[in-house]
Amino acid sequence: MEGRRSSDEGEERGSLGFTDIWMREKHHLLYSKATHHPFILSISNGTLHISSFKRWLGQDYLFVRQFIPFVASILIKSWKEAVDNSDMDLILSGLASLNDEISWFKKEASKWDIVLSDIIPQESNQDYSRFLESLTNSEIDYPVVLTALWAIEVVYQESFSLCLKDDSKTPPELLEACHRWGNEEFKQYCCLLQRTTDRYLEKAPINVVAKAEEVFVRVLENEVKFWNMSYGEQQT
Ligand code: HMH
Repeated sequence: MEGRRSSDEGEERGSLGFTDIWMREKHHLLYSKATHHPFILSISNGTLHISSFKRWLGQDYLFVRQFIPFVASILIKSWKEAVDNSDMDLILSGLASLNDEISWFKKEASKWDIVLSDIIPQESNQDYSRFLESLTNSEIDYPVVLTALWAIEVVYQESFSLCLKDDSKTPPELLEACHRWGNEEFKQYCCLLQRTTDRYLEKAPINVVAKAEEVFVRVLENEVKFWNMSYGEQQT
């Protein structure tokens, strides 16, 4: 018979970790604002103006370029603070897929005649980047930055997976973008990030957990503003 690891027992009992309590209970409303934004809903019902998609594409490319050094800073923290090698492997896999992602943005941009070098970051994008940069500071605790990374990824995963549902009317030319973040493998990556984050939060002092919760909320607020910016004022 297989031995049961004590860390799994909480899950088997069905008790929720910090991250689940935040996303499903305490901050559920804000979480669903970030994951069910009109930008995403209008992709899935086939009504998004292509100008909005193009705006999102250019701005998100710039965002991802800022996101890479942030993830790299977590890789360094995992090297110093992780309890085993699996953390670093996980973060490294995330960094590796960002390499693919940059290539995808370049390819997708040329498909839509977008010149990426001409794109200027809008205010919401700049604010988000500044926030990420503040989290690269070596003083910021590892569980806090893991929380941020997980939250940033899970918002995109959940959002874009809505556009892949059987009853969605996502235009074929937008499916590839939705698949990038809505796919099952990315979902697994987000689940692993969540489990890792919870493991560290469980052992963290209360002030670190409080900071992580605050950062979770800040990520969601930034995500909503990013969608607002991308959506623009087009649809009436
Ligand atoms: C704004 N949030 C934003 N862009 C992304 N590419 C992700 C999250 C996920 O990587």
